[in-house]
Amino acid sequence: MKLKNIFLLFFLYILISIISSQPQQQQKQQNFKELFKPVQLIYPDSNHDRLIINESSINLLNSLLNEDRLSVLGVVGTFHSGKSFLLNQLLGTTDSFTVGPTVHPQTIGIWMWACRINDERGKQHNLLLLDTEGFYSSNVSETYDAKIFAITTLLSSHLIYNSVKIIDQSALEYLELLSRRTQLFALKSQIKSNEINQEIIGLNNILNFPSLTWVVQDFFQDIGDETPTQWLNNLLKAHSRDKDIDNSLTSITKIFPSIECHTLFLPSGDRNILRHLDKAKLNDLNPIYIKELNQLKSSLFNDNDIDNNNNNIKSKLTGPSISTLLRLLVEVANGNKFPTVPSIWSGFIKQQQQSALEDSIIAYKDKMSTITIEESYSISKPPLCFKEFEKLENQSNDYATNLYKQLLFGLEEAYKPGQQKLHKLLKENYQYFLKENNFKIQNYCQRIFNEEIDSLQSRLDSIIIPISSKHFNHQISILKNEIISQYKELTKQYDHNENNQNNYYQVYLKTLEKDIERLIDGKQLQNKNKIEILLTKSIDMISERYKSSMNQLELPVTLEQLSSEDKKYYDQLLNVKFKQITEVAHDESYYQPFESMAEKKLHQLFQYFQEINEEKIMEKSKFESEQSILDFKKSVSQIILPVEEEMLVKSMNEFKIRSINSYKNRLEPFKYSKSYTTQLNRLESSLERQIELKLNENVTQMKWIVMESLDTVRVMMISRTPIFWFQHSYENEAYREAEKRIIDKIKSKPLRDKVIKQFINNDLKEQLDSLFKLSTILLTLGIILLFSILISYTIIKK
Ligand SMILES: Nc1nc2c(ncn2[C@@H]2O[C@H](COP(=O)(O)OP(=O)(O)OP(=O)(O)O)[C@@H](O)[C@H]2O)c(=O)[nH]1
Ligand SMILES: [Mg+2]
Repeated sequence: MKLKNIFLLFFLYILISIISSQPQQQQKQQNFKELFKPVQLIYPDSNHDRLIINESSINLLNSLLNEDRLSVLGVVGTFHSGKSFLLNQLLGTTDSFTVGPTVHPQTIGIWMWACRINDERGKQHNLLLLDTEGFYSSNVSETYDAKIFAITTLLSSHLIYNSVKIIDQSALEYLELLSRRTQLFALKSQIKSNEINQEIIGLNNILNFPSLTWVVQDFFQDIGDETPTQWLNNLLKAHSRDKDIDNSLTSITKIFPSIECHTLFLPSGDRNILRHLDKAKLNDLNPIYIKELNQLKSSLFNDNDIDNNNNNIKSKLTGPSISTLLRLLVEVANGNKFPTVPSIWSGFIKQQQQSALEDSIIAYKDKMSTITIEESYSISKPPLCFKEFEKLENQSNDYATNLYKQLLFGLEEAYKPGQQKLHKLLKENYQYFLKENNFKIQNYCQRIFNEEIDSLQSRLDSIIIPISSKHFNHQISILKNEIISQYKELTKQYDHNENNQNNYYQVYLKTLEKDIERLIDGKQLQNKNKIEILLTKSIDMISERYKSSMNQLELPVTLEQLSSEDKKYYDQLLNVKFKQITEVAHDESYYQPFESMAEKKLHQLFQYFQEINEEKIMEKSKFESEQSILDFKKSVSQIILPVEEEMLVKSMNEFKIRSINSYKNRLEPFKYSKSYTTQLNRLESSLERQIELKLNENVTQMKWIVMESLDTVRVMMISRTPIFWFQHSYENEAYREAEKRIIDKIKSKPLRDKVIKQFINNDLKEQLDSLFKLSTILLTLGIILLFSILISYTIIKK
């Protein structure tokens, strides 16, 4: 019975195989035209780490410029899982891509093959097939596998993930991990493309994930009524539950826009055929395999429509665009920051968080870097004001926060705990940039302050002094306003109330105001000094002019003339000239004292000239006076003595009057001068003396005439000497005797008296002295004695 059943089952299997192989046998081969043969597009470096682009392949791609856009079908999976053979089979060949007969990896790097095919509906597709190096080959790092996966995935418009026999947990986990790394890689590529500003139209769209078809080869497991896709979906759900992944986390189902699964039976039961499938004929292949292969092809080329997949997620690209994208992806993949796969998930999370934090902070710093660029500020480009700074900071903060979010998209375990760190780092950086910006603001305000001070200084220098205070103050007030307004205009944006401590606008404004006052005070003082020098020099100048003008006068002049000259020059020099020169100082408070000083100086000079003039008048008066005396003497000498005294006096008075009048006439202009009066008095007294002398001389002359008579009297008086006790009586006796004898000879009594008197005093002098000197002494002694006796008597009596 058992044998019968086995036989029956074998018979059924043969029958089904024949029936199912029938349509495939009859199926037409896909028509395709090879655009270029399979070539290696990317190969690894000697360390099997970095990726190198094969430039000749790029040229081939670029040569497809005029072709329609290409649909890219990539295949990835573990090494030696039949990827190359599968791609060959999809186009109905067996040996286009090299199929490896040994246990060693065959396909290295990424290979490509371009064909134009017609599908069952006759629609034409330009197809670029990407055959890749398998995962897990020995001496190859996980990161290298991830790079191959990421580049192939992002280049492909449809991706085949190839595995053998079964889909287990580790395969799911590995695909998930590779996909997440590819997500991060795509984001970095996006950022890089922005940095280098590469023009790949719609890069956002291009860097989306392609639709995924998971192909399980050599599959002979029973999956019941489920389709392979349902089976895979159930596996994925179970996997999510097992991993206790948060709903928000991105699983493979969320990463890929659509996922299908296809299984393929063993291509052949013959080991040799299996070993060298590249040499197998169609008849060598298992009909079930061929059937399932056809279903896969139909799904890829018809249902999924690799040209324009259901979700329209990815755009098709031209050959040159694919080259550009490839260069970008390889550059990013070769960069230091390719997302690595840690052996432990938590490590991976930590690493991603750290990397995201670093990238976010770098991006933040990059955005804020305008603040720290050396000499980035100038008048045309001043530092940011507080509001602008805050705006830039907010934008940079938002950018960094968003970038952080994007970088950790789907990695909630990394995202949330790292947020705090991010905020702390952003805050620290904010403080740093705030300080830097404040420093720039301080430098800027200081620079504007210095420029304004320099400008003020040069404009102050250009004010020509001396200048009147009124004009000076007017100019200064305009200048001051201009300087302060200019400073405010250039720096007002930095006046903020938020942070008074760092309000450099106010700090330098106050310093500017103080310095302006200081510089203006200095200039004011300079101006005052100049005005005072001007006033002093003006006084000296008018004094000199006054002197030289007055020196022109021929002295002596009359007092009126001198005064009038003084008045003339005083008016000219003080009231006109001085006022003209010192006009600038008229309104100054100290002008009056200087004007008084000038008046005083001219007054002193006038006094000086008055004195000189007086001296000259004195000289002249003296001269004239002496001249008059001489004239008088001359006239008087002509009178022959003796004459009657009345006549003599009369004549001499006439001469005197004539001389005095002559003096007065000659000095008439100077009659009000002191010297004139002094000399006149001197003249008069001198003339009086001359008259006196002449009169005495006349008396003497007269005495000689009567001398004989007088001699008689002298002899007589000598003889009578003993009878005279007193001189007075002696003299009286002599007078009477003399008068008796000369009365007839000298008629004029006064003259006679003078002659007798002269006779007594001169001719009788010796006698008188000898006679009355002793008697006078004795008389005196007698009187003293008498008085003494009287006093003694009186005392005794008492
Ligand atoms: N059992 C089995 N063997 C296969 C299948 N496809 C290919 N082979 C054989 O597996 C070996 C490797 O095939 P390849 O197509 O080169 O596989 P690959 O994944 O491209 O290999 P690498 O390029 O080395 O990663 C060859 O000996 C093939 O004959 C298959 O579906 N089932
Ligand atoms: Mg291969």
